[in-house]
Amino acid sequence: MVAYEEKTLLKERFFMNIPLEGASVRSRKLERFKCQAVPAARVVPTLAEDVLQGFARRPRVLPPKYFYDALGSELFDQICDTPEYYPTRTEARLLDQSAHSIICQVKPEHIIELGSGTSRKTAHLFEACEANGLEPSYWPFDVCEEVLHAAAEALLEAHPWLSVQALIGDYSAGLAHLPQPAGRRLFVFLGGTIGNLTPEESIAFLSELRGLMREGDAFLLGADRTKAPRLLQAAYDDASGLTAEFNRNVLNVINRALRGDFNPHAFDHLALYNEALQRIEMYLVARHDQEVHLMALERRYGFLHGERILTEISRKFTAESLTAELRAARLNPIRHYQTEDQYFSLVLAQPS
Ligand code: SAH
Ligand code: AVI
Repeated sequence: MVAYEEKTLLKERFFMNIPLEGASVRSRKLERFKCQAVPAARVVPTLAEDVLQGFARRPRVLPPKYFYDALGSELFDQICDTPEYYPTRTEARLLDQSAHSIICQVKPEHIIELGSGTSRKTAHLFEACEANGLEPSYWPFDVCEEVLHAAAEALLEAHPWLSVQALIGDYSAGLAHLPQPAGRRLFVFLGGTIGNLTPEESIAFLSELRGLMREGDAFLLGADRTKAPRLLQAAYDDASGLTAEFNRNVLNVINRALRGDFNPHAFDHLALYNEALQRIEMYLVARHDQEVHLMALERRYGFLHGERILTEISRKFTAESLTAELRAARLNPIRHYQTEDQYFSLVLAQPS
């Protein structure tokens, strides 16, 4: 993890690069932006350990957090605009419709967003705050530093009152070291990212979050719903091939981190809907027999033609399964917003 001082320098360098902007505008933005690393609260496997453990299993498996280097975050953002990937525009519409109600119920002094990415949809919450005379500070928490910087730049421009306290870290390493600002907090977890966790991981994560919450705090969860398998499969296999590129990019991440020689194009992208487990499974499938050398691990891995690596699960919920998962973490749903087509849900919950 990079030290805080270094992050501050990176932050300043980032803002120095903004072209055609007066020094005073830049320094006012800089005053409203802070960035810090959130130290891990427990030991989590390194990328090398995840690869060693994940490649010892069958099928081989990789944690989805490694998708999100700078290119992966950029590709995800482009996926969000594909015609097939309905979750982003559906959730954005739902947020637009429900933001006023959410903000009036919670009246947050801080909005803390987990896995915030570009924060594009969160803008609906800020607009509702503005309309209701509230000026909460914003704490986006993400594993990808580049996306946090890009998001902050856009948000500071769009909302001159907003202060952004970016948090770089891995939520799978625990939430105990998240800063704890005083005042009512709205925790936000959007995009259906909860579905990228197994049920066990999700309940552990939600319980940990629940443990941080004080009276008056609330949690807003965005989750994708079950629907016709052909719609789900298309959303994870867009015709323009962006999801395939996003999927293969994890092999570039491994190559860089472990001095590997994966040829990403020697793997096909595959997205299947597993009806029994109500989840999309995303795989990389070896196009032919091959051997891959990961120099940093001093290991060679053989892949047979057709052999799969499971790179992501994306669970889909019914209203009941979503509520049950929150309740299992002692979170009490107080409002459930859903689109008419029931494609997506936003649930507002409080500690029970
Ligand atoms: N919430 C945004 C982004 C979703 S993409 C939206 O709804 O569009 C998932 C985001 O979670 C990415 O920005 C990724 O970098 C982040 N992420 C994934 N795993 C993470 C982890 N373990 N810790 C912190 N952030 C993580
Ligand atoms: C971030 N997460 C909710 C996305 C999803 O839909 O599961 C990641 C993604 N994978 C492929 N397309 C999008």
